[in-house]
Amino acid sequence: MAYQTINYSVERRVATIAMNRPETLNALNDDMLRELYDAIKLADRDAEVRVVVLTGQGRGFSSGQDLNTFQHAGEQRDIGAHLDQIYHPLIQRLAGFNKPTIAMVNGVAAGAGMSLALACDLRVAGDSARFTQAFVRIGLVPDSGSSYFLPRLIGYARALEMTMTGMMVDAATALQWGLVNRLWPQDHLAEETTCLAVELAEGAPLALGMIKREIAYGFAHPLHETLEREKDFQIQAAETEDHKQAVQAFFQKQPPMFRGR
Ligand code: T3D
Repeated sequence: MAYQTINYSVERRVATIAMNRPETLNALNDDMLRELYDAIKLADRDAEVRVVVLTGQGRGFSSGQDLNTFQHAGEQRDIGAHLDQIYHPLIQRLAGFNKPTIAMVNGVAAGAGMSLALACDLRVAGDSARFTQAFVRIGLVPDSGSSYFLPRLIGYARALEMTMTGMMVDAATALQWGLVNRLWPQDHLAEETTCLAVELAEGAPLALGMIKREIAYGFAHPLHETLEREKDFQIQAAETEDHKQAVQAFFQKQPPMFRGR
C-alpha cells in the first residue's frame, strides 16, 4: 500500500511504521492519523508481522496534533467529533493490538504524539528524546489516552506535574521515571531497537499476546480475579504447539522455534 504521510516496511517479522512529516516534527494531521490506523490494521492482519515499531522520521518522534488545523478551522472545528472519530479508534487499536509494540522515540514527543508513544507496550529512546504533555501550553487538557497511561507509567504525582506544567522531560529523566524502558546513545538507537524487536519477534507469539492482556487485566482487577484470568490464559498457553515444542527443545538443548500455533 502506498502511504503519503508515513513509511511502512517489514523486515525480520518486524513492521516499522515511521511518521513522515519531518518538517513539522511529524505533526499529526488527519491524513497521517488515518494512515497510522490503516498501517496498524495491516500489521495486525499480516501473519508474517510479529512486532511493530512506531517511530518518526527526522529529528522528532511527533509534535502532536497539527496546530495548523486549529489555526485554519477556527470556531468551526468539532474537537469532540475529531477525538471520537480519529484519535480514539487509533489509540484503541494501538493499545489493543495483540502483538508487541515498541515506540522508538527520537527527539521530541509532544501532546498527542506523546500519547501515541504511551499507548505502545514499550518505549525506547535515544538520548535526543524528550517528552512534553504540551496540551496545557495551548490551554488544552490531555487527550488521546495520556491521562490513562501516564499515571500508570510514572505515578500520579509526576503525571500531574507533567500535565499541569507542560514541562519538558529529558531522556535521562524519562528513564529514571520509567517513562522509557531503555535509553541508548542516539547513534545506536535504530540498531538496538532492531535487536529488541527481533528478540520479541522470535518469542512465542500466542503467549506474548496473552501476556499483554494478562498484565493489563491484573493492573485493573483484584488478586482473586487476576488469579482466575492467569489460570485461563495458562490453560490456553499450555495447549499450544509452541509450548510443547519449547519443552522438547529445552531437553534437546536446542533453541525453541515458535510458530504461533
Ligand atoms: O482532536 C484534536 O485536535 C485535539 C487533539 C489535540 C492533541 C494535541 O496534540 S494538542 C498539542 C499539540 N502540540 C503542541 O502544542 C506542540 C507544539 N510544538 C512545540 O511546542 C514545539 O514545536 C516542540 C516543543 C514540539 C519542538 O520545539 P523545537 O524548538 O524543537 O521545534 P520548533 O522550531 O518549534 O518546530 C519545528 C517546526 O515544526 C516549526 O516549523 P517552521 O518554523 O520550521 O516552519 C514548527 O512550527 C513546526 N511544528 C512544531 N510542532 C507543530 C508544528 N507544526 C504544526 N503543528 C505542530 N504541533
